[in-house]
Amino acid sequence: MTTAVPITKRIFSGAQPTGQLHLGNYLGAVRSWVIAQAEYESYFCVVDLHALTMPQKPQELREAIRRTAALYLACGIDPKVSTIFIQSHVPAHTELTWLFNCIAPMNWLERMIQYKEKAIKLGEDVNIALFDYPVLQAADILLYQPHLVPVGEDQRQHLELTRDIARRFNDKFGNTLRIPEILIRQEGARVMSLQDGTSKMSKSDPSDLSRINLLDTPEAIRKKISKAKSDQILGLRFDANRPECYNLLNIYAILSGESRETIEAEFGEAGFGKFKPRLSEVIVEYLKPFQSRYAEVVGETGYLDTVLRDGSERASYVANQTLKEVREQMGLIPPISFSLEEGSVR
Ligand code: AQP
Repeated sequence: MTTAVPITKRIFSGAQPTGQLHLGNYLGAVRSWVIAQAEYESYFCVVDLHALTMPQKPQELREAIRRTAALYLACGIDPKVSTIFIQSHVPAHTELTWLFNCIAPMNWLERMIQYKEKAIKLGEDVNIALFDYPVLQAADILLYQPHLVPVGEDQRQHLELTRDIARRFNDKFGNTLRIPEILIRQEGARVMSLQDGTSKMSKSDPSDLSRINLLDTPEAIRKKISKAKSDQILGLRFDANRPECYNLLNIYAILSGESRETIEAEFGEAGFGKFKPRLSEVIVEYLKPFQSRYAEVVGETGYLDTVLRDGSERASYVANQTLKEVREQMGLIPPISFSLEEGSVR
């Protein structure tokens, strides 16, 4: 009798160390990672090379890289079961990007909405790497041959491009790369700015009032919610035509775990004056365990470094296997090692 060997499925995802992780990053992405790690072999990356596509101050970037990794741990990513690492510590990411650059058509990248939006902000300062960002993202993902990539709604177009690059590679060079599925949870997939219910909550929004950072103090949270944009209509409803009201109710629903019906029954006749202080308290309570865990993680000397060193070793092992295969398929030859004892090349 043969016993079926369980197939371990893999996931990969990451976040940019641009500023501080916010509620949108957590509800749209990191929360799914925490759930998935029990079932999947998981790789979670701090994508520092992506952050460099926008202007960064070196010292702030260094701090943000470590803070992002520490926040992964504080949010519940368990380094005993998941691999946490820094993208630039695994050089295979940049090498595979070059190889994919050689097969990715320019016009695929010209369609990318995120590039167009960020390029407008940068004007003449727009760099080549910002244009190439989705190819680096494809390399990040495909190196780990994941079955699933959990992301927020804003990343759907980039993930479709990753799948197209993998298909194109497989068509040209043989079936090497797994085509990953995209996992976008309905709930929290698009948390909106507190200052504009039609744009997403974002780390790079110049106004800190637009977002709730995971490490915000209770005072900061109360201030941001009290200043959050609302409307003049009496009675609160999950009405898509009232984007600010919808967004605030939606955050409340996800964090409190209450149903939309219960919330509308409670606040259906009320105004924002009654609702906002309740929302603030729900957020403050929700973030408390993350913040105390974060303090523990950064307070333990050497712990984060150990996690990141082990993570980059484990990630490199998997990444280098894929890279080796891709190099061979594309016609490159393996590096020739030089033996000092024999004085010859092997
Ligand atoms: N507002 C959001 N709602 C739900 N999910 C979101 N994500 C980002 N914003 C929201 C998801 O978080 C993961 C990590 O995102 P990222 O750091 O790679 O970059 P991003 O998508 O560009 O997020 P930001 O906050 O807007 O960063 P900046 O301002 O630096 O560009 C992704 O899975 C993303 O979908």
